[in-house]
Amino acid sequence: MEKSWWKESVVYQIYPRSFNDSNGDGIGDLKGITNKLDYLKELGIDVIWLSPVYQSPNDDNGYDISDYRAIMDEFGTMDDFDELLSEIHHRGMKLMMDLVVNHTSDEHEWFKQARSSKDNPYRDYYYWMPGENGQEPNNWESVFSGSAWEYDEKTEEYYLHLFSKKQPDLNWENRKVREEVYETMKYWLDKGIDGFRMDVINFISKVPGLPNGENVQGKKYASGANFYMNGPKIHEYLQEMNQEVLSKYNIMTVGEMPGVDVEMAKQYTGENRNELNMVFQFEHVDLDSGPKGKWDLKDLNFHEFKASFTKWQKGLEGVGWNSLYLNNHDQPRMVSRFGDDKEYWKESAKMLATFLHFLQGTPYIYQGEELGMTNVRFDSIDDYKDIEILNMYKEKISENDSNHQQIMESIYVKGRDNARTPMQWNDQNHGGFTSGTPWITVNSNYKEINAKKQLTNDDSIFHYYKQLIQLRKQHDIIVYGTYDLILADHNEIFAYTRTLDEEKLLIILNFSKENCLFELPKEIQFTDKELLISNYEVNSADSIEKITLLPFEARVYKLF
Ligand code: TEU
Ligand code: CA
Repeated sequence: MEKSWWKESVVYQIYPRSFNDSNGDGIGDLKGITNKLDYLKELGIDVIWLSPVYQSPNDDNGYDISDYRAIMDEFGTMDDFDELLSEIHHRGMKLMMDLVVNHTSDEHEWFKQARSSKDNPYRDYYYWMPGENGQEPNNWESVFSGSAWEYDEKTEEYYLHLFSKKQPDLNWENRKVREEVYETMKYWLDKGIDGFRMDVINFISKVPGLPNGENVQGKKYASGANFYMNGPKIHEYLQEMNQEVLSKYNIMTVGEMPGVDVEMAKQYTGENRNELNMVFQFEHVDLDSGPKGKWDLKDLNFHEFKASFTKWQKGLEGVGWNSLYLNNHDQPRMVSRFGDDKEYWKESAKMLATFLHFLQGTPYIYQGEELGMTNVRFDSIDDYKDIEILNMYKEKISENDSNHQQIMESIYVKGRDNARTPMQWNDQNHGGFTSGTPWITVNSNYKEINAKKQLTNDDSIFHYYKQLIQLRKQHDIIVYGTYDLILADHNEIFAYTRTLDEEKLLIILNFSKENCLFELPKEIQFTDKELLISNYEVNSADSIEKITLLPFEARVYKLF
């Protein structure tokens, strides 16, 4: 397998709006990030992924971009950006930017032009269609509820928006659109940034004619996913982008790809395919959703969870590369979702971190994860800011689909704002995030969970992450070793090995709050062992043939 810096790196995701506010307006900003770079250096991360900081009316917190070459006013200026980039590089870290080019904002100049008349040269930058018998052109549903089409009075046609109506989809069939995107990418790469995370990049090729999705009884709109995810020209576009832009720089790329399976991921990330380095797949974060989608709550089946990770680990082995994440700005907090954010908060946060950092792939830490930040429960819907939550709430209430309390329960479990409450820096007002009033309320547990408290405590979650990252720098096997599941049928334990030449790692994880018995499979033989890390105190000389694991216990051994 080829060695690469982006395989050896640990990435830290910053959601700028909620990271650190430097001027008291309640909104995180670029200077706020620059002020915290030493904190990230202390943690040991290699690459920062910055969620969008471009000019935006913020219908979807920056994922609706009105100017790709300008900085959002609330976040600062281009000078602030240049300073941030140089301070990152100065500390030996790298910067990966978000690239959101499936859609623009409706306030982008291209769209303003496009909607002004049917023969405007920018018209074809987007998808426009006349209605069908006074109805939308097709039955596709928007990811953010309602139709994926919006009627525009001026020219009496509809435009496509897979997300909010302020996020019109770009028409990648149009060569000019692709060229504009490539030029924008070069503009940022020539400034010296080190990579792109590409937003819903597998949505950019739509099946011609935009056929109707299959109707589901009782639902007004249908999913068009089969006609816009992984569409007919997706590989052609990515290979073109690679040839024209990516291949000319030493950078890392990760494509965010809902609905991608292992076979497709091999194509997107295959080392000889010249597309992307890795993808964010969604299989493991869809396991706790029922047939009606993300708000249709379902208990996680632990066997499915193990099988899913194993499928991806073995599937991309030697062919492509995995990206490893358990949460981000779109997902609930991982300790609340997969661990126990009450009784075994610290233990389970560390166990999950061990799990992720010892898989093969590039690990992504989402801001606050290194502190074990948890989900939030606001009583009032008015405290929620996310457009996905708010649209869904309105729709369900107006359609009498569920009552207020049922909807709130699903938001507590799955809502994106769980991840978007401000970083908890200390036990001062608003967790030290701002001296003003934060744009979204801080989680009320900031006095117990905050960075200041954990920096000075060797047993903290923060220090555990730091240790995990250091181990990655010391042992090649953590990056390059082959994954194999052991004790596949166990109901509580997730255990696996990593193998590289003569070396072996043994990772033992209890995913439950009960004690349980680990029995080492006979095939695993060794003469000596070394404990690399654990989340409880362990006597490293103790035998490992049979271990009674404590709740959420995690241990990693190196076997010789
Ligand atoms: O998300 C794409 C996406 O389809 C989902 O993750 C979505 O956010 C939602 O949670 C599904 O339930 C990307 C960005 O990460 C997200 O923040 C943006 O809102 C979205 O694209 C549109 O740009
Ligand atoms: Ca600010």
